[in-house]
Amino acid sequence: MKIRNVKVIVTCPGRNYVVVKIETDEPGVYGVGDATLNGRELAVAAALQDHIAPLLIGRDPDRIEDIWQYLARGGYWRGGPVQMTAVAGIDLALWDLKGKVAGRPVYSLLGGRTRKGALAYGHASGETHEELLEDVRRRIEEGFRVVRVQAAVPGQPASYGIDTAYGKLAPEAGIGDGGPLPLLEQDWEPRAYLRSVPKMLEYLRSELGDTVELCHDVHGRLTPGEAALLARDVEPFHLFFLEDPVRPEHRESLRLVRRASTTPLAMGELYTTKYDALTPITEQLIDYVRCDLAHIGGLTEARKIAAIAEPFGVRTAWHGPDDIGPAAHAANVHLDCAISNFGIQEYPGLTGAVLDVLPGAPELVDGYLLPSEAPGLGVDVDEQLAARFPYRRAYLPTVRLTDGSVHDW
Ligand code: KDG
Ligand code: MG
Repeated sequence: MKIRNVKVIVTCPGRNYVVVKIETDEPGVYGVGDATLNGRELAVAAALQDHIAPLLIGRDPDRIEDIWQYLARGGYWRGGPVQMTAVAGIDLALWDLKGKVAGRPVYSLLGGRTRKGALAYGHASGETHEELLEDVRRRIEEGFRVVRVQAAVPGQPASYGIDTAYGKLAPEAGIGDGGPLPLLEQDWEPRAYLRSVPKMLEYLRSELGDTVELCHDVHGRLTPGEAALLARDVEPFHLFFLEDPVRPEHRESLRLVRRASTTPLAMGELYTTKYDALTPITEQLIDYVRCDLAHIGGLTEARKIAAIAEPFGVRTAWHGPDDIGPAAHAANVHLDCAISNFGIQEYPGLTGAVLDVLPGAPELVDGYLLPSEAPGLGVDVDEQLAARFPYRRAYLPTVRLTDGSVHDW
């Protein structure tokens, strides 16, 4: 079998997705992957179309590891989110294809099933603690046993993870149809945030007791010293994990956070190679490694990271936001259900037209995500429908401190 064509489909059924479809010389035999990089979708599409696809025509799609090495190392330039998202799109499509050819779901090719399903966590947020509590209760009703909680810091529109700061505002303020984009730049103040998080958790624990596990995402907005302070201050509330307490470039600074507290730490959604994850894993500076399969070169790199993490007692919590496509979510769950050191799977729940354009997202049953039993990843792309939802220019918001200087979003 040979690769005949690599199609790159950019579509916006609610938000932008980049889909890779690898077609072979056998009629009707193809694989589907996800190469979505939020806010930089067209850069990845160009990397795929102009540079990568021409290299793949005529190659044997069975040789996933060799193709991965060829694309990720062979071209000399390596790493970075654009390139590794492009490689991920190819890698996921090749695994899907391999499964289809073998007539087996991908988890079976990865070693076979290790668990009934992947324990999932959903997102809850609120402008106020009361709103947040209501949202947590909604997630519990949906079946989630673990919930990520984010509350607005009073007076700060840029609090991370709050609908008004991102989900609701972004479509109006950040997506354009060709005209000039209104700016989505918001003020934020770390000290007020540091004071607010323990209060939020204290309130939730007083209302919910220990009926649900809680996570919180700092989103890399703190200095190492501030992160150490927060990890210590939230210790009494027994988080499932505190996510991205520092930025990814502060790998060694995780030592400072670790020394300050026993709060479980999770990092990795901005890593783009296994090397980024090495020090945090081998020094046991984190409890959960949460790389994004769509940004780290796909299943091929992620399963190596899981294997590196296993003897160090580090478990996985692969990134699963709504800005990666169903093929990446499906790949997460196939891997979750085939490794021994799985921890938890982020799943925001995909809804709306995306499920028709890109069918096959994993199913959530009683708080667990189930991998598809269909051959491959169990996903597909409806190309005609995708064409009815053309790309819309969109950016992530930008955060500034109250003095006007740029801060990390
Ligand atoms: O594109 C950025 C998002 O993927 C990110 O903000 C989501 O931090 C995130 C998470 O943990 O899901
Ligand atoms: Mg995150």
